[in-house]
Amino acid sequence: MSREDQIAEFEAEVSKTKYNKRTQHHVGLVKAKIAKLKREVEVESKKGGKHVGYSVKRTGDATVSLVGYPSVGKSTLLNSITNAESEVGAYDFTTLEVIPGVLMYNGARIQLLDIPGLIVGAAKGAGRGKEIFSVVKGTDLVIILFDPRTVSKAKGLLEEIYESNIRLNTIPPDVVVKKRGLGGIDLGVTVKLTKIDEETIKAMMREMGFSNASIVIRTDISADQLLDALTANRVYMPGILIINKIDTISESKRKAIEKDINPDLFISSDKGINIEEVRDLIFNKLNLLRIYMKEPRKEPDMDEPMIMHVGDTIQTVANKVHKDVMKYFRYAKVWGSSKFPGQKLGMTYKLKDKDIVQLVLD
Ligand SMILES: Nc1nc2c(ncn2[C@@H]2O[C@H](COP(=O)(O)OP(=O)(O)OP(=O)(O)O)[C@@H](O)[C@H]2O)c(=O)[nH]1
Ligand SMILES: [Mg+2]
Repeated sequence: MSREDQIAEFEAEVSKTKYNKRTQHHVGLVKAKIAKLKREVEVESKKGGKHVGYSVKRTGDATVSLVGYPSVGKSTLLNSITNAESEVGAYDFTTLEVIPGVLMYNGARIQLLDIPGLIVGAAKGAGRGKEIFSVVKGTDLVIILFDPRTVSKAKGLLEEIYESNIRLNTIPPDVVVKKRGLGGIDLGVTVKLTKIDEETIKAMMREMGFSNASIVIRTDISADQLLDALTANRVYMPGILIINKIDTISESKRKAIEKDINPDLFISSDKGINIEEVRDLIFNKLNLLRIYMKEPRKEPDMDEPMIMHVGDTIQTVANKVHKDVMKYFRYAKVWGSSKFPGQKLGMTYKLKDKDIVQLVLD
């Protein structure tokens, strides 16, 4: 039996089995077997080296990918929010290459990639699906666009994304694993585990080749999350779900879609409905910050922010200003998120959107 057939057989078994306390050990083991086989398939296909990926150069402050089934209006959306002119057609597979465009918003230069339409089976490689998902993984945010006519296949596409090892809008589980030479499995758990028991964790680890390892778990993980932690190739990224062509559906159909998949936005890229909201959502989901630099006794330039990322500190900003600034750094004065205007703060202070910063140097 080929690996693919074995995977299919195990997957059928998992979907047939009700998950409960009595079956969790067995299901966990089968899932680990599937993960192991998939890893082997992946290694094999990389060896073959027959995938010629799309090559796109990243530019700007952040990169966003635009995916969906054919003809949902990806290119129309790209054209309406960026400077790009990607071909639009009333037939499937109009776009055959990755087409970049640039969206200028809130002072940020955001690169958007229009991507060829995905088809069912993409995660397994159908229709250059593997290359498409590898482009997506290299971006900072993915927009998943649907057409009301194909919205019934929405969950299928989300599953393909999951299958491609992309984890949307999810915080990685706090699990630290270290392989070691001897000594079996050393399991440390700091929370109450409600979805998986310790014996199952150990059995799954052995199956995945972690017979000698230490593991510390600080999240109430599921079996799938354990597999994510044991497999290094998961990509955690934000995603936005948008329904296009809202001009073609009734209010009741809209409500039904809302209930079914709860998208972030309904738009019409053709008729220009809710387009400003798309720009806004992109900016917010990218976790970008606008930082305005101020010089002593001068007003800050509010037209030209420095674009930083959530979590960036005064040190990150200083390094962006000049690579040697930290040598002369004394403190920074911050207006905005600080306790009072112009508060003196050190280099580890985490900045917020629209903060004004003055660096005080020796
Ligand atoms: N009614 C309506 N039609 C739209 C809208 N957006 C796009 N279209 C039409 O849908 C068709 C497909 O649009 P494209 O932008 O080429 O779709 P795509 O997703 O890029 O398609 P592929 O590149 O083939 O995957 C075209 O005929 C567009 O004019 C919309 O908001 N409303
Ligand atoms: Mg297109």
